[in-house]
Amino acid sequence: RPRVLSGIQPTAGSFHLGNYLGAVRQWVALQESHDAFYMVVDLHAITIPQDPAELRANTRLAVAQLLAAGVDPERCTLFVQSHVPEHAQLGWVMNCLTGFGEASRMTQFKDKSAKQGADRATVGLFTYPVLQVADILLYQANQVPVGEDQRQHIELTRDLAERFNGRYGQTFTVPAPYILKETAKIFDLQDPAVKMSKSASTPKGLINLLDDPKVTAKKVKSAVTDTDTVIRFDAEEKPGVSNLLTILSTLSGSPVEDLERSYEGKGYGALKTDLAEAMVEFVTPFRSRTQQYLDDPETLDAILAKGAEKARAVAAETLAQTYDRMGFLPAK
Ligand code: AQP
Repeated sequence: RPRVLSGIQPTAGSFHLGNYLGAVRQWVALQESHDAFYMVVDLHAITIPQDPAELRANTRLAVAQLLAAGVDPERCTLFVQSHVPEHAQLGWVMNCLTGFGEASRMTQFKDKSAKQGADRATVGLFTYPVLQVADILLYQANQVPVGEDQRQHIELTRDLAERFNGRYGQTFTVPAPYILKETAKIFDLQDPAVKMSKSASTPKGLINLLDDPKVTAKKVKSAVTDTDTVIRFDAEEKPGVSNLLTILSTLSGSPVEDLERSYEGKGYGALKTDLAEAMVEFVTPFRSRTQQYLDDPETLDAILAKGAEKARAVAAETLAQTYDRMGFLPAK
């Protein structure tokens, strides 16, 4: 079975709809056909300051949400990044293989550091894509299911894998991004020109899966559309309506063309009402399942202990091989 690896940050508390449709939904599907490794990336979370108690709670909350979304520890390896020390170890090796200019070209760093003020951004935030390279290469992943915003980081991963293999001999699988065109980028409900994002979106533009369903329905109903009246998918001319169609299509399983046909002659209100209903139907059981997992921290911790053990077995082998290839003296 081909291998997949992906991660999600435990920073915001609730996952948002972009995280779910862009990434987590694919994780659930891929665990059926792939040897899947999924993790909560707490080492990435600390690239911006975190309150320790909040980080701990949010890490458990992220795991609970993954389980609630259908990630199944019997079908995949589910773990927390800091439980596998090899991530930080291979991360250092990859730092020493990355050009400073190369790292400087990562657009996500430019965006995020601009927001924080360049002087306040940490070196960790700067090298976070390099740690991500290590995350992926440790597991010899063939594919990485992510949203469009991560494409550049997967390119960097490919470059570094090839560089290492070229310099020290075949060691790493060169991975490919797994990005579904339809849901690669879910847009902000209030500003459909930009991606839905926990740090950049306004509360009204961001659908948090753990929001009260009534709040979610309200946000859908006040989504920005356009002054036209026709319900048709056109990402350029009608980004707001197209975003709503994408979301409804994915949640309902109806192709966009079928939706377009069924809304012929109907107004935006009808589309929003149906989408609000579909969202409420999705988030209501998601919230209660998340709560059930949170109420049973022992089971949750047992799942993570088993996941870390499985992950370490693979990661340790890759790291040992990497150290050996680079000429580190073996510890006796
Ligand atoms: N709007 C989105 N559309 C599709 N996919 C998305 N992802 C994030 N936003 C969208 C995907 O979600 C996965 C997990 O993301 P993360 O935990 O690494 O968080 P992030 O990318 O930092 O998420 P945000 O909300 O975009 O955070 P900020 O605002 O801090 O940048 C990834 O696979 C990502 O592609």
